[in-house]
Amino acid sequence: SSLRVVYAFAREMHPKTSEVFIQYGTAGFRTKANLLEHVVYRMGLLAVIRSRVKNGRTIGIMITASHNLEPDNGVKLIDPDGEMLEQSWEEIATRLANVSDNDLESTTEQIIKEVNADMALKASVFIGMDTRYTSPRLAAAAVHGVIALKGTPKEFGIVTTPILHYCVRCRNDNTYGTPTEEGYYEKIVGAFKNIREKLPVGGEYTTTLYVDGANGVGGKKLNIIKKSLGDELDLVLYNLGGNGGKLNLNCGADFVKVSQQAPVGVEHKPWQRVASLDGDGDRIVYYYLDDKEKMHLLDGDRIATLLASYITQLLSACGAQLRLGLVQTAYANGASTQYITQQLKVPVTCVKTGVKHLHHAAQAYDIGVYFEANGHGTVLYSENAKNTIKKIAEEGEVEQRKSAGLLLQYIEMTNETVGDALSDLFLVETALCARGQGARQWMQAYTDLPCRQLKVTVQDRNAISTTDAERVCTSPEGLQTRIEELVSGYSSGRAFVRPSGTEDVVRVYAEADTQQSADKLSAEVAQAVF
Ligand code: NG1
Ligand code: ZN
Repeated sequence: SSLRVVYAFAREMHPKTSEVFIQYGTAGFRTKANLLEHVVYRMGLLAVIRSRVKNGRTIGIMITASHNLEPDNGVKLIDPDGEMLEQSWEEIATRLANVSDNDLESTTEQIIKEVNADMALKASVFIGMDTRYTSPRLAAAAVHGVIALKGTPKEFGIVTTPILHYCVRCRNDNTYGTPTEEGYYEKIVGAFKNIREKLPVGGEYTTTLYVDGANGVGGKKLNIIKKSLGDELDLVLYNLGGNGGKLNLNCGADFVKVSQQAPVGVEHKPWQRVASLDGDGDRIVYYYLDDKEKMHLLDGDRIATLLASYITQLLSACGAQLRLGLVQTAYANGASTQYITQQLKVPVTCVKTGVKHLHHAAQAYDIGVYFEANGHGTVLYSENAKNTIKKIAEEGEVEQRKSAGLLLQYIEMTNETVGDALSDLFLVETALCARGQGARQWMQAYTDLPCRQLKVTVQDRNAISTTDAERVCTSPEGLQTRIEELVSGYSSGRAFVRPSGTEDVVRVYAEADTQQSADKLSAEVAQAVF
């Protein structure tokens, strides 16, 4: 084949050096960085094929391992609408990543046939990376892969994962915005400033926000944004990657959520709200320390309830009849689910872990708010919802027009392609400001049930299967009965186990009426798994 030289190049430049099987999971491929070069090269090939299957529309490749520590890295593909790679292609990606160098040529040809790609079409691939020191080398491998199949790569350098998703979407749909980092700032920050002009600061809300940047890319981008913000929001940034701060090490959204501890590297002041981002800027949680230095966490569930209730308030003020719903996973705190359904009277869907599942379920509503408890989430608006709100903004009564106008800016500020820490930060700050609330008032909506998450290392994590959005365990036999027995010994007890999609571990989750009980229940369930 005319492509023979391509595969010879691959063997030489990006050889497969490891026999370890690697799988395209919920977060793409993720493992030790030194095992990934051939995988990323091959994803360059696959992105070109995918672009051609999509008629030449742009595909994205993001190099990141998100909240993992520095030695890891990863790669994931972004589909033309800025969404995660279509599920049926995950198996194709896995196949291509694992073939030997000798079989790379025939497997690629086979995939091209299978997916019916017209290799004469143009192909466009956007490539971004996080701040890991292994990322530039991997991004170069992706570029080589794209060029090998005569696609056109465009490198975005160091960007947050959501900025790349946004750029891919814009490149394929110019009504969404300008496909550049600057275009992203103009859209999101521009909408924030427009809203703030109309919303007076009052009540308990203060404009100072501390941020834990996880020593990753999100903080760096906020540092750029900070300069364009006036007195609407005073960002005080920590963990920007200097001063020997290590990526995600004892800091960042995942550390704060899972350990329920404040991150290192942040100077705390009692009651001051802090936003903690993850390493690639797609997750955010808030917290504050009280005057006894006890931490109070405002996680993804809490953000979801704030956004859902603020949007509901705007909807009723503009008299729009739209169906708003919320999507969670089994990790959502039971107290949040109860508050949402019983107080806010908003319907809740529970789905399997993994953003793609949440995203799809959210599309079933006119307005779908989705969040994982760990702080990954966003809001989706249907065309019908957007048109309805637009119409009210143009033709409604004075007060209705005002609220609809605000809501349109709120939509503009939302990154609808994927959960986005920066966009979410502005959504939260706007909702708090509009309600005159500080973090303490926000916290008063409901009280979280104490919970604990554990990891257990087992021989074969896939021996565990689950059903009912991962809340019930179907194998190994007897495990579910045992879990139920254990749970029945606690008041407000709930527990489940599932194999992780990103690490070789089984995750255990438990909640109960006291922290001591939640800790004990999780330990007992972990024992039952082992
Ligand atoms: P796994 O490792 O499958 O639990 C974790 C998160 C997911 C999701 C992915 C992708 C938890 C319990 N799990 O998945 O929610 O964010 O990583 O990054 O937080
Ligand atoms: Zn992330």
